[in-house]
Amino acid sequence: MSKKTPESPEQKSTKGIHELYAEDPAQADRRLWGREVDPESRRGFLKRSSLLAMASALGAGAIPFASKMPGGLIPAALADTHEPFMLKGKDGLTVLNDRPINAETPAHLLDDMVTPGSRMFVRNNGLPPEMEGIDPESWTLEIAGESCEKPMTFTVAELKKKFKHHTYQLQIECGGNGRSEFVPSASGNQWTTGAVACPEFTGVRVRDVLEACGVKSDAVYIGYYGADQHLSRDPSKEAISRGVPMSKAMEDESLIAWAMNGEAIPWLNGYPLRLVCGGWPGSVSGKWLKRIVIRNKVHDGAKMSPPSYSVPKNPVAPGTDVPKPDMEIIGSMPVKSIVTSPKSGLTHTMGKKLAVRGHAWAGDLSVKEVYVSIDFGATWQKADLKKPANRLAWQYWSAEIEFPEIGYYEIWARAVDSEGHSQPMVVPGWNPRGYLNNACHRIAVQVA
Ligand SMILES: Nc1nc2c(c(=O)[nH]1)N[C@H]1C(S)=C(S)[C@@H](COP(=O)(O)O)O[C@H]1N2
Ligand SMILES: [Mo]
Repeated sequence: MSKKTPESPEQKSTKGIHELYAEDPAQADRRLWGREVDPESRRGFLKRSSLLAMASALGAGAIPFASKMPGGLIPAALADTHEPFMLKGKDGLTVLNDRPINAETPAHLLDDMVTPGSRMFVRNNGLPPEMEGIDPESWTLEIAGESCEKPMTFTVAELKKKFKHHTYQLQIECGGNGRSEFVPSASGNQWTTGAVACPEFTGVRVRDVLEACGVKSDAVYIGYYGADQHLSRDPSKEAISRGVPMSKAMEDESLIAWAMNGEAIPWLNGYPLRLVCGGWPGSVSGKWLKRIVIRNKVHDGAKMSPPSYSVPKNPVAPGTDVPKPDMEIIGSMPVKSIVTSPKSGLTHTMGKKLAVRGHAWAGDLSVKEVYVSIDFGATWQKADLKKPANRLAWQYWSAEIEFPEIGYYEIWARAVDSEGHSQPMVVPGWNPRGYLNNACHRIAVQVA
């Protein structure tokens, strides 16, 4: 008989994990998920039944490969539920995908001028580092690359001490926001309108840190590396490693941030350190930031080359198979707006004015005008538009609407940027990966 190796309780039992750890549900969560689960979210996807239900939902047996389950993975047995489940630290988000985690914010929950952490969308390409394993005290950021004169490594405390702090409200929108509206459909997360947010970030300027490390004259690009893992857990692969041209990296508003809305950055949004380059596809704003490289060529990290975050150089017919050399990397995002109040589907009393409001943004540019229409774009009424809190923040707009008679209406909002480009009323240029849909947002109103 072979010598027995020590067993963990779940290896020798046929009971479910939460049954075994009935005294200590948090320990059960660590075994099951690799981390603790917010009791609210557990309740959410367990249809309000007891903890034992989780074990029975998983078949009541052991999980032989529990130690290999990626942290944050929702077991398929539980992910199948039709009950919405919640993400730790998030409130009311729609989960599109659980592996990796991707969740968007319904438009009416983006009503705040400054997006709270609980309402910021989540776009993960890989597996985030375990929250328990992150020590902000020992976290380091390395600056290197062939166009860096003196590569250096900083702790977060050193970044805070050595460089001037800056706070900006910065708009981040996933390049694929609105993808669900393309026909034929494009593969990828089927975002509707909620992969956008505009929180306030505090950190140091990328420029100040890079200059302290010496930028060689041949520098053309920066690239970031984060602490998340590739979905395959293959350490030689990056989940994502993108970047921006030097001109964008050196802007005043490009930050290496440790705070969001005056607090630590939420775990799923990049705690404890992230890059923020507002106005460009969200994918350039690296989360769980560990390293920035100064490059003498366009950064060649994961998801940097076509077809990722790239669109055809010239318009193509929907469904066209576009060769990679005919595509270019997306830079500044196009002008766009959302209606955040009222919530779509409202019944409004005839004879009363309806207050509508929302936000508008325009990549590196600013928004010049916002218009609303209640007749499917035949006529437009100018909305009141506020200046942004700073460059690259979204702008607040509002309008009062009167309806001529009872019945069904749609309110459409349309923004125009500082160079005169307007949002299109219908879905713009189809592209293979479904990026840059900036069509007008619309909500439904019944007037009775
Ligand atoms: N390290 C790392 N950074 C990342 C990502 C990622 O998966 N890993 N996703 C990118 C993408 S595609 C987007 S749209 C934004 C989303 O930021 P959020 O999840 O904080 O909303 O983060 C970007 N930064
Ligand atoms: Mo993204």
